[in-house]
Amino acid sequence: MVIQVKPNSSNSSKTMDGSQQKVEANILLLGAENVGKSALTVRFLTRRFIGEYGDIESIYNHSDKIDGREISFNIWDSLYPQDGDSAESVSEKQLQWADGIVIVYSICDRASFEVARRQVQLIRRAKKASASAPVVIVGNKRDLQHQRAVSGEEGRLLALSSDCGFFEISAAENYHGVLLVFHEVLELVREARALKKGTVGIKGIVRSVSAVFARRRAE
Ligand SMILES: Nc1nc2c(ncn2[C@@H]2O[C@H](COP(=O)(O)OP(=O)(O)O)[C@@H](O)[C@H]2O)c(=O)[nH]1
Ligand SMILES: [Mg+2]
Repeated sequence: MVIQVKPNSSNSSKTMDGSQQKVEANILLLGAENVGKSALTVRFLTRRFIGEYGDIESIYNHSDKIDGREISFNIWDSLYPQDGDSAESVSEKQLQWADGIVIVYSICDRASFEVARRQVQLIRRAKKASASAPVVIVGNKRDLQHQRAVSGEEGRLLALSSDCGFFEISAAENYHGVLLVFHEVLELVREARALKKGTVGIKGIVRSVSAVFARRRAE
């Protein structure tokens, strides 16, 4: 169940006294079922891994302070549609809502990697109609090395070829990797906004161009 869908916002201006206003970012989690979208969300919100999450779709709000600035995350933990129509797996409503997108697959589930590939393609194709949100691809369940079905190289290559960020993480074992994912997507959202506004400095431009060649891997 989705609680509420507000249009995306981009309030990052300064207040009268010169202090920084709160930044709000709508982050959409996509990916096949059972890959750990809810585990990632709950890990980020509570730092905990609780094991079973059920089939709940919801938008959560989470406030955080990053580099001294108040950040308000709205996180849409989506459900992959069960009707088997992959063309419907990313809706127009979701794309309009999202400032940034995290696409999750499981490194031990090849089919989920193919879902991630299709979803990236859908988003990149939709780009022509409306400005596309930055995307970070996440290979989850890195703790299950013995069941690995998708190599790190394949994940990285998909990200490189589609201009996305990339991480391999384990939501089960590690909070740090999850944190890196959300911080990276926020950074990309802020860069995209600055580019749109034309207020990006040379540093930001260089970073935007080279970002995809210098993706860090989560520990
Ligand atoms: N081993 C392992 N299991 C995980 C990890 N992340 C999620 N899971 C498990 O995978 C199953 C599906 O997770 P869930 O978050 O519900 O997936 P969703 O359908 O994509 O939201 C659950 O049983 C989780 O406990 C992980 O990093 N490692
Ligand atoms: Mg879920």
